[in-house]
Amino acid sequence: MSADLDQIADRLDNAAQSARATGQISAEFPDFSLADAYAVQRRLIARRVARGERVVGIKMGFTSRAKMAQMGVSDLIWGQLTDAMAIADDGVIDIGRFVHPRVEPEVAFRLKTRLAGRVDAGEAMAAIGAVAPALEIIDSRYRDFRFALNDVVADNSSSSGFVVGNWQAPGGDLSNLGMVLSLDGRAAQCGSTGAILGDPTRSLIEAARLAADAGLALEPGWIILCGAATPAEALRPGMHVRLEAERLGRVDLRVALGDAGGDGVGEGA
Ligand code: OOG
Ligand code: MG
Repeated sequence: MSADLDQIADRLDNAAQSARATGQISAEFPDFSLADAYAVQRRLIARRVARGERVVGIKMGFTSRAKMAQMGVSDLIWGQLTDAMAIADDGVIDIGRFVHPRVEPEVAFRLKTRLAGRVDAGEAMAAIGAVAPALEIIDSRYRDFRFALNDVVADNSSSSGFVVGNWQAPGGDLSNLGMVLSLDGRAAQCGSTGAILGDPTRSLIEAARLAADAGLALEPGWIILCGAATPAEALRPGMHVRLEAERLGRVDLRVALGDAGGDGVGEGA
């Protein structure tokens, strides 16, 4: 039987809203294709927009080897960010509304001009209005945080929240800035912006290309999350997360005491 894309979008949307994990789509429907997966992603975003959310940018996934190795997936993917996913710098989140959230260190760009289709490095650089250190909260809606490529794409590439630090004027080399992700004051992951396709600017070029394949342009004001430089870390109640990025500064996130995620904590990252 082939997959009903509306039904799959409902299932993933319900999983996200109720913080209850669901089974992998690819396991049930072997012919579920990558094109089907992006079609489900579009439906998921349409449901969010119908509820009043606004698309504010794009997240890139699997732009680093560290992430590909952690998740066993080896292709670039992307998803869409909405205003409801934004969390203030040093904001507090309640992880009871997620299934099994993880956090990862990223670089964010804010665009000042439109980027459509295939662009070169110069065009990409010229479109960047500001750059900032960022944390992404990913929360797979699949049980045990396990998925195949098409599953994660259908699930809006695990996107569920993002925190952006201070925006600053672009300029300077971004190809090898140290990044330290600390949990409760202890360094948990160390990496470099160079882990992100060699330079996060390349992730912006790829974002423009992939979005164009789906008929979208990257719009002025949009935020592009370039993808994590290191493996992700599981969030736990009461945790304080800080990313310090060389030259870009810091960004913080706090997890409220109280409920663990809907799938319970205790799964390894
Ligand atoms: C998929 C999303 C990957 C990144 O930064 O590489 C991603 C996942 O790991 O669940 O956001
Ligand atoms: Mg990410």
